[in-house]
Amino acid sequence: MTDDFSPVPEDRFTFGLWTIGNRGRDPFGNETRPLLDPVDAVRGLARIGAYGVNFHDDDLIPPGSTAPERDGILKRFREVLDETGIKVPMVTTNLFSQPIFKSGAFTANDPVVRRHALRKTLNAIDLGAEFGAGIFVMWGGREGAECDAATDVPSALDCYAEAINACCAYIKESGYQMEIALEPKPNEPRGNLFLPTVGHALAFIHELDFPDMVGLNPEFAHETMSGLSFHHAVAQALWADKLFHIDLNAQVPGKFDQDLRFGSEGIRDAFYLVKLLDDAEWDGMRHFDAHAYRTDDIDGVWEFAVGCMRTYLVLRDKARRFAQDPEIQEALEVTKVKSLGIPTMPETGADRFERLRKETIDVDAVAAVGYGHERLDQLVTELLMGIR
Ligand code: GLT
Ligand code: MN
Ligand code: MN
Repeated sequence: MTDDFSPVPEDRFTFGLWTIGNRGRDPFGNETRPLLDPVDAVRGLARIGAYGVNFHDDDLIPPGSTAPERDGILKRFREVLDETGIKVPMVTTNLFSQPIFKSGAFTANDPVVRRHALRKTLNAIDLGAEFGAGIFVMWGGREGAECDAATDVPSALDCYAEAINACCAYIKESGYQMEIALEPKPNEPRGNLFLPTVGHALAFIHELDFPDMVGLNPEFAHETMSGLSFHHAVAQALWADKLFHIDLNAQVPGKFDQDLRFGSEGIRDAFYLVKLLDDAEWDGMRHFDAHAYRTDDIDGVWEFAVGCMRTYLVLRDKARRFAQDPEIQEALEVTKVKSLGIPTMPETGADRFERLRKETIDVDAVAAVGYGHERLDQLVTELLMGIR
């Protein structure tokens, strides 16, 4: 079926090999789906209209592969990319699955572990450069603690910064065109993770040696797990010019990291997010870091992937209707939202504070004004329910 909501590569939708390749394993149950060959994953993505594929080093090259095995994998992968036109905009490294990282990677107490993590990351950066990736995501899945007595958070953050500084220096010295995107998460798999939210990560970036090279990869589920609004987090990242990449999915607050199909929960936050990106004409990749329910087989996986993209496009259409709907526009006037563009202190001159002080207003009259949020919010609800 082809309709107005059928994805095309120009929409810049991407998926990780680990997302469509997710086999349905959870802490209580084994895999429910067979292995998906990365070559089949790429062919499937091309068929459904995606733009690109992203991967961890270990997703593509299983740990323990010999040099000839590695060469063979890379050759097949390169061939299927050429055949389909699928791009590799982002790569990352897995610093969380192997037992050596059980107590952290860049922030492990043992420098032997930290140096091993850094070597693995430098190799993954090379791999990304080989496939033309412009973004290197860093999700510190094991950077954190359960036993707080066994860590020292300020020193661990020093180690975190040292590793990222080294990666930036390596990228520069290698002449690669690549930026780093940090992915915050509050907890899971560690009891508490370092850089738990977008706000923490934004502050951390300013302590780095090359802050211009480092931005964010916020994830819908991760901010939602913290009870925060994803749309607000992304808006602040955009405001700070730090939205380098994005992980789209869905999540119910208060639950484990669900990584659900985009829009399947939290539809209002998803709508405001899509509207934000569309209004800002943000040209980054719309990456879905989610997976199909473990109840489903491979057909369900492709339904899931198409569903993520279709929901995004439907919400983008809703955002554009929002801008054209006369009643919504009239209700917006009542909110005075456009007045946010008026500076609070427009005056210049040495007497500007004095002039501000002298201005008199009728405080009670201003306080008595209603801003019409109930009407506007209901109009948005009806837009989302499909009757506008
Ligand atoms: C893992 C995690 C994600 C990260 C990926 C990148 S891996 O699936 O749950 O949030 O984005 O390392
Ligand atoms: Mn997640
Ligand atoms: Mn993610």
